[in-house]
Amino acid sequence: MEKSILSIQSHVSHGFVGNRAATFPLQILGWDVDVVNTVNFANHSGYRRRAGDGTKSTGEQLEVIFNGMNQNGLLEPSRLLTGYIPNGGCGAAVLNLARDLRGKTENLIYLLDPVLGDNGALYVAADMIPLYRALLSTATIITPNWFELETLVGFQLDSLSALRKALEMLHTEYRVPHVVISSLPITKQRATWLPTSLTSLSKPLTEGITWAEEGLLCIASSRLDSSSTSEVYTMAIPQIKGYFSGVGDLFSAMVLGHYYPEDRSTNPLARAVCNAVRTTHAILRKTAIASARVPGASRDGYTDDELDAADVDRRPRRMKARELRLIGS
Ligand code: PXL
Repeated sequence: MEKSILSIQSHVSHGFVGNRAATFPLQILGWDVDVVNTVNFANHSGYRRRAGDGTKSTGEQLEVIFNGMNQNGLLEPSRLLTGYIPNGGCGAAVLNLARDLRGKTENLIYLLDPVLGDNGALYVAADMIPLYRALLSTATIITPNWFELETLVGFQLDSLSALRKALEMLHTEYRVPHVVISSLPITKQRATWLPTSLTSLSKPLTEGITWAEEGLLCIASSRLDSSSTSEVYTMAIPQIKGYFSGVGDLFSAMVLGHYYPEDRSTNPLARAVCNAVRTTHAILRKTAIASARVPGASRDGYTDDELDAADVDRRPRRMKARELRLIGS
């Protein structure tokens, strides 16, 4: 089997987000990764970003790269991975490419991370919302967070029935075979959504949680054709507190890198998600422990936001201490 991935997302000179968080871990898993950068920044937005410290691609610039690769016969990946796309111009170029690859590559596996924002804040141009909706029908797997899922389906996910409706809409209307909802904070109400097989373990996965959002749910739903029912898997993950960047990008890359649909010994999506959670959690744990040892970077009972507001000048040093320990891991 040819193990080649075309990855289209951010580049930063320092730090690990976007392609800088995805490429090396995928290479370690044996994937040959071709890289196209949607932005070229000095650093990610966890640091202070200043006007002029980098550029965003335009749709035309992405097309120049895609055409150049194509003319030399280099645009034949078996898999496609897309992350941060800054604006609708780039989004349209990626949509054209995804449709072309879907047309010419039998069994193309496309993991679309619909990066829109988090915690209620949008960090792409608003014209990316309709473009992501158009891209959905070209995707094999999508990995939205809670906010991105609400934005895509257009309603709030405040109950288990709303969540079911959202998954149904993505599988049936948008024809997405595999949906992974990454990192949904567990609240007391959402804990009742856990399957009874998980909550009735001799030591429930929610034991010790004080309902201050100390755990995360990850949900993986597969539906292979529109007439069948879905297989839905839920995982509860202990939350590592603190502000880290690139975690979602690493997770999505690992879901794609561990996804082997031809191995049906277990549900292929659930297996990929378990492996991705395990790797991401281990790297984050190592990162949190290492960052706490950096002088001046520890939180000492303050939140990162409180510290940053009180001491703006030391924010870059604190952020640097919290970069994912990809190499050391
Ligand atoms: O998804 C993380 C990410 C991607 N790209 C850029 C970012 C960040 C997070 O800060 O700044 C440019």
